[in-house]
Amino acid sequence: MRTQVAIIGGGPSGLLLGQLLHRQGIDAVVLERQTRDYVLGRIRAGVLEEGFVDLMAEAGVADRMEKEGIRHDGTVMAFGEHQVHIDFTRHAGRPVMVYGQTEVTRDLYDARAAAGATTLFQVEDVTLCDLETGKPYVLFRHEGQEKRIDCDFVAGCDGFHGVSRKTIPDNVRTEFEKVYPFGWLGILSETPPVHDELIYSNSERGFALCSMRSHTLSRYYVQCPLTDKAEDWSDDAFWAELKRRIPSEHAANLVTGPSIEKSIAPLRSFVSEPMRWGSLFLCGDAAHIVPPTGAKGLNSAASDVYYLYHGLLSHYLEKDGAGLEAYSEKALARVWKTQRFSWWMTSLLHRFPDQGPFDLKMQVAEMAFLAENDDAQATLARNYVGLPY
Ligand code: RFL
Ligand code: PHB
Repeated sequence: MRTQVAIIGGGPSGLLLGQLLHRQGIDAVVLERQTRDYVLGRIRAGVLEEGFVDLMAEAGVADRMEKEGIRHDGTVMAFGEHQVHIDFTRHAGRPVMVYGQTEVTRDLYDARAAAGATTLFQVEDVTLCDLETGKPYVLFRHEGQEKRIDCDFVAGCDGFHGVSRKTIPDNVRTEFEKVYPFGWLGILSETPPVHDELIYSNSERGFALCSMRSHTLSRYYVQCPLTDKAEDWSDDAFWAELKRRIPSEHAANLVTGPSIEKSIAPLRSFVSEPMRWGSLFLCGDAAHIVPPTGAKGLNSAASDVYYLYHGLLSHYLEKDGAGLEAYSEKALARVWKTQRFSWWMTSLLHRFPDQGPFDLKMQVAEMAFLAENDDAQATLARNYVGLPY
């Protein structure tokens, strides 16, 4: 088999890149380790930057998002009973879009199938070969047979546990990592959201987040120790804990119900440099991870896709390789700024096991400054709605 771009990973990065390329007549094959249903069963991101929304429109897959997604003009930041409203539209001129990663992925799979583009599921033992020669190829097993795809480029969109990043030799790759001493326990429930905007809350019992997927589907999180197991948390225990961690005004309005999903995600900041090696270009979680506090993971993946897509367009349509040459540097410049924002939001909003009285006073002072200072609110708003590409 031959294609122009072999895309490893059928998560949002790989699918979005594939769809954008397809619209420009550039051929790509997507290789995904799991089944379609497995990928669609993972409950992850919920907030899209406007840049992501624009890319979905460019990929021709924005119709359902425009109908069913909800634009948010702001968010609530709480510290105990104190609340600060961050007005995105006033400070940054743009809202964000609340539309789940599951729905983004479903729309992209449907568009790919309608376009007749090739996606191979349940591929095994993907191996990237001859990445430095200009004639790369990919070996893998599919339906019991050994297969080979020759290509011009490989897009490594296979997430944090994928094979692409690890193919870059150790002496070329530098990894930067910070692991946080807690996780997020999340539930999804068929209940109306507690508020019409998201609520990020730092309480003396730890962080909590009230989010949503629609007017009838809510997503809530509480910070928990890494030793906790999701199955040890009953729904009643979750709701009781959430109520104690959000301002009483909102706790009084909380509608509870059975959870339809419950899971724990550890929090980590991670960047691998460079994001290009020979014909291999890393995109999204394959190259970097953020703690979810700033809602930046999927959005950072989208900015990588934007740079890579434009680099590939210039290469194929204008015979200009400058965009691909600059890919790693450009992508990393934005990645590090979203790392900084996600780390800052995480540091401000969580209770750390080794936090002393001084550290707590710093959080209190930072929140007080945010409450009183328009410029601080504008900085938060600009980062939250997304830095320019
Ligand atoms: P993905 O989604 O991990 O997809 C990678 C795909 O590659 C496949 N794969 C392979 N395929 C072939 N061969 C191999 N060897 C392979 N190895 C792996 C995998 O099966 C998978 O299908 O990476 P991608 O596409 O880069 O997308 C990244 C996002 O999924 C991630 O950044 C976000 O979910 C992070 N995130 C959030 N991001 C936001 O922008 N806003 C949010 O509100 C937000 N909330 C979240 C989040 C992540 C969370 N968790 C669970 C980590 C909330 C949570 C709780
Ligand atoms: C979510 O809805 O899953 C969500 C929203 C905002 C975040 C993280 C996760 O910062």
